[in-house]
Amino acid sequence: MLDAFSRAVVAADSKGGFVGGDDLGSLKAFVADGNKRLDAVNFIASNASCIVTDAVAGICCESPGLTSPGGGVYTNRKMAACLRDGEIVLRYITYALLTGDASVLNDRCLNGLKETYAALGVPTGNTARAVNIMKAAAVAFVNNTASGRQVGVTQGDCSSLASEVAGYFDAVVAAIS
Ligand SMILES: CCC1=C(C)/C(=C/C2=NC(=C\c3[nH]c(/C=C4\NC(=O)[C@H](C)[C@H]4CC)c(C)c3CCC(=O)O)/C(CCC(=O)O)=C2C)NC1=O
Repeated sequence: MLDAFSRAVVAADSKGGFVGGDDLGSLKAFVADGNKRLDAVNFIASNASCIVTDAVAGICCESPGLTSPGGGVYTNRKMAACLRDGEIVLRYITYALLTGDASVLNDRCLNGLKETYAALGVPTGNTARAVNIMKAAAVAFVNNTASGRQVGVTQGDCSSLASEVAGYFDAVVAAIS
């Protein structure tokens, strides 16, 4: 389990070097963006159920077969599992955004997920679509452009945090595709 600081230490130690130069520069940027990062995590976390249910409702509207007999979320049990998976993925992405490092997401959430889905017949195309809808919502929350859910917060440029979080969603899609 790593964060941006531990990762710099591990990288420096593997070269037998000091943490300095560019490594310190990127940690400086990490610290400077700290409050924005915490706000971004908070905006996603406090809207998590909205983000997840909107994404799962979205894929059900786009692909009515999902809720028909034999579909990926046919039966309450499967719908509940799907909503839970959406929440799990979003939660691990907030961990990655908080620490500035994807290793917890990779090790504890994505590792083996593709195989699990293949074994259970969970449709990964629809799952990827749900992840992409969550991505659009999360990016809007990070940029504070989510219509109807804007927060009164000091205005600033959060584009690099938005692209960082987008990258974690892309990693989820890549891992299950
Ligand atoms: C630590 C992290 C962690 C992850 C990531 C995780 C995923 C995970 N999702 C599962 C099932 C599932 N996942 C889904 C998800 C979906 N089906 C669809 O059609 C949709 C497209 C999609 C939602 C977006 C469904 C329906 C099941 C149940 C499949 C079944 O039992 O037939 C299962 C099998 C066991 C179970 O049903 O609980 C696991 C392990 N569990 C974990 O503990």
